[in-house]
Amino acid sequence: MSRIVTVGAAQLGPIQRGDDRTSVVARLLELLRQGAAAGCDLVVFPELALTTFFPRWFVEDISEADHWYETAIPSPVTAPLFEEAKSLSVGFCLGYAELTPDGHRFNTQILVDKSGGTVAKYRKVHIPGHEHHEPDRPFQHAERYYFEPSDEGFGVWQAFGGRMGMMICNDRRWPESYRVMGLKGVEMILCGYNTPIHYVPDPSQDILQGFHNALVMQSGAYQNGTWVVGVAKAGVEEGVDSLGQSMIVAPSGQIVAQTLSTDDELITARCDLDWCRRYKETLFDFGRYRRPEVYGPITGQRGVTLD
Ligand code: CDT
Repeated sequence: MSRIVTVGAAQLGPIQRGDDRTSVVARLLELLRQGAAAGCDLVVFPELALTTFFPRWFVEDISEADHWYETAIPSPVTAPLFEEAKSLSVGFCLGYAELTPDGHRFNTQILVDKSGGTVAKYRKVHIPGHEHHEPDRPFQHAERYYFEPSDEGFGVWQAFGGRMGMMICNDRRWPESYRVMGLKGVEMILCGYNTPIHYVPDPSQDILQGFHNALVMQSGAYQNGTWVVGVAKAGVEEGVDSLGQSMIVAPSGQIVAQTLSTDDELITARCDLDWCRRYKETLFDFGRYRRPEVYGPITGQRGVTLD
């Protein structure tokens, strides 16, 4: 089997509150078709790709937000994506809000193969932002109200001829996300994100959003010898400006493709999964060089303890 995966990072421009799922799915289908025409095996869409980033508003009764969540996927409105994937023989990765039959709410991403079948599901582990309404903010980031953190952790799945992993947005800032997948031999990590430029708790970070985005994905790729595909929902959505700069990062840490706009935009790269071995079998030969016996605090404690 080929060790080349041609991947498309399908950045989305803003989705406004009034945009219905049908119009969003039409945009996703257009990007999927562009990906197929460009020879992609796999097209990656952003986090919460079916709706506006609704955690920017708070509602007293969470059931008022139920309409932002998917209770089944595929559903009548999302089925065309799965059908088109099969007809074009191109896989995709899609982020959406999931409401389970027993009432759990997750920020979820699925991986769909070229036959239109779901091969993997990942639920976001690191949930940023706040739990309660903070009326003094210019906009809310109430992800911790709308989503529970998954305890399922980071999986790696054999798909597209390689070992594929997933993470979602804030997960990319935590080295543990990459390393857990690195320890499972990951060769390509798929990551959708929604990153407001304005970081309310510390606006001095606003100008650094692009730098931090690249910093974490490039170091995660390099330190684990893996491809990383980071895909934004970008632009001014309901008055909130969000980072674009979707990128495909090689196991060397080099950016091989990056979006130029904050609109719907597809970038592609021909990814040689065997490039991962150059790092996994040399500098980052985990079996030879890691020292887990002195890393205990990383899993043994959550916050900082001072001696
Ligand atoms: N969606 C998401 O996880 N966004 C966060 C924003 C910063 S925390 C308010 C991120 O890490 O990009």
